[in-house]
Amino acid sequence: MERTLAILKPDCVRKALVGEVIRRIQEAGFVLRALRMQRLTRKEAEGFYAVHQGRPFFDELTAFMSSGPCVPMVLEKENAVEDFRALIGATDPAEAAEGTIRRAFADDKGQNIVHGSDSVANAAIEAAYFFCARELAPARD
Ligand code: FUP
Repeated sequence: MERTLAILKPDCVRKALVGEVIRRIQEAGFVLRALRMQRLTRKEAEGFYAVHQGRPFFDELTAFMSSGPCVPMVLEKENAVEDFRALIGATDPAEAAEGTIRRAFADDKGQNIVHGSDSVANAAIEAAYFFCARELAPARD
């Protein structure tokens, strides 16, 4: 079964939307495989978003991502990566489709509630950034 790495970002936690966003994720057919709440250090946020190093928004992005606890999770579903990107919508909530999580809850493209991996290869790399092999073990049932 395909997996993706999602992060409920610090704005999602601050707005007390963790329950509502997880409800929408589960309602869309995703199975929670791993989940925790943690506050990233600035260095950890910089490591996670290393691909964006040098971009004008990098400092703001990594300051925001380390500004409070977030909720990383591994989600499982057929076509999980693509389907989750569709569920959350475009990076900028103003451009996100009606009914998407970012359209419903995000303030702007910098603070946009949720992250979703952009490819199956990156999903595996990102899942390993947050969870150890034991936590990522296949389901027994
Ligand atoms: P996404 O895949 O939709 O999360 O978007 P990107 O990987 O392009 O960007 C990652 C994060 O960088 C976004 F969630 C927010 C931040 N960002 C900005 O703040 N400004 C931008 O113009 C683009 C991205």
